Amino acid sequence: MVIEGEYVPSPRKGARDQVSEIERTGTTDSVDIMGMPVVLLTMVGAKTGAIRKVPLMRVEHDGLYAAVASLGGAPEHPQWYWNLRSLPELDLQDGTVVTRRRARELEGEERAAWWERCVATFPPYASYESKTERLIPVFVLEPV
Ligand code: F42
Repeated sequence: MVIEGEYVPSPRKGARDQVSEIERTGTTDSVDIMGMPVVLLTMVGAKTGAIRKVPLMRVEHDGLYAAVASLGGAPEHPQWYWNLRSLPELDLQDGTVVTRRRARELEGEERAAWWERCVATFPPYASYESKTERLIPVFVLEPV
């Protein structure tokens, strides 16, 4: 799959500004949340076909990455969750390195093992979990 099309910036200012800063500097190292590192996902909008750029926390393990659809513990999934469900290929930028990945949603023990890593990496995920009745979706981003 080719990830191309019109880039439509996020209506969320915080995310939009971080994407601009990553693009200006060429590296995700130029941004953080509470001192913790961020990665950038570039994906295709499931309904619009537009390019969507989504900064997320950097959760890495053995060369694999998690994408945590936490949305701060909101009652609904972020919209990018639905993009990855229908079009799972994406580009992942970590630092200056961009790799093509496929997102696979985790279940059961595999999700539980990754969830521990997610909370160890970014402790606020634990409070998001207790704020929402959703089971927060976790994808693993595997090389294509
Ligand atoms: N969000 C998380 O959920 N988890 C994180 O770990 C996380 C970390 C993070 C770190 C830095 C940072 O700056 C932001 C961070 N965020 C994190 C916020 C994240 O970047 C997103 O802004 C947030 O998750 C909301 O995602 P969203 O997809 O719901 O964004 C909305 C506001 C949005 O931008 N919507 C767009 C719009 O125009 O309304 C596009 C929506 C979209 O992709 N639509 C699809 C399409 O076809 O274009 C259709 C989707 C469908 O329903 O099928």
